[in-house]
Amino acid sequence: MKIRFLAAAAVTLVAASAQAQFAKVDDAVKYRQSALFVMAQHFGRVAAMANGRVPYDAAVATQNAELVAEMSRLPWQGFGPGTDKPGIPTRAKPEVWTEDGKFRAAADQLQLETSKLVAAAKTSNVDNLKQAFQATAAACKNCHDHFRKD
Ligand code: ASC
Repeated sequence: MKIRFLAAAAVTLVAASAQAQFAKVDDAVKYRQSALFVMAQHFGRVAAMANGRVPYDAAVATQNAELVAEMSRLPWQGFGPGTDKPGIPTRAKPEVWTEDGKFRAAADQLQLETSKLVAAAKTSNVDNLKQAFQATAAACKNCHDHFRKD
């Protein structure tokens, strides 16, 4: 009886902590998807310069890299406890919640690489930008390979 009560209390606490930041689970999902979408838009602009599709401009590269770095801090709070509710349209694999430590490590790695991307963008050396771009893209891919369905 007591254990049951404690288990119920724990579930309530988890639900409460997920709701501390977001009014609804759907809001958490929308938040993380939006942050990832905006990050991808700005990363795409850096990619265009790193790949030589548009001329390298250090100021524009820096502005976009800074947004990528800023956005890379955001999505993870949208994956909190209870945000794996069945029925929600998501490409997130269950491993996001069952391998929390590994997921956090992947998120930390991305943030490390995006901070290096900002530093590289500022150097006015396109080779530095290319190298940091590739390392950042590898961090994106590593997380997608393990934690995204497609
Ligand atoms: C992008 C983008 C991603 C990553 C990933 C890197 O530009 O939108 O999700 O790069 O494709 O492998």
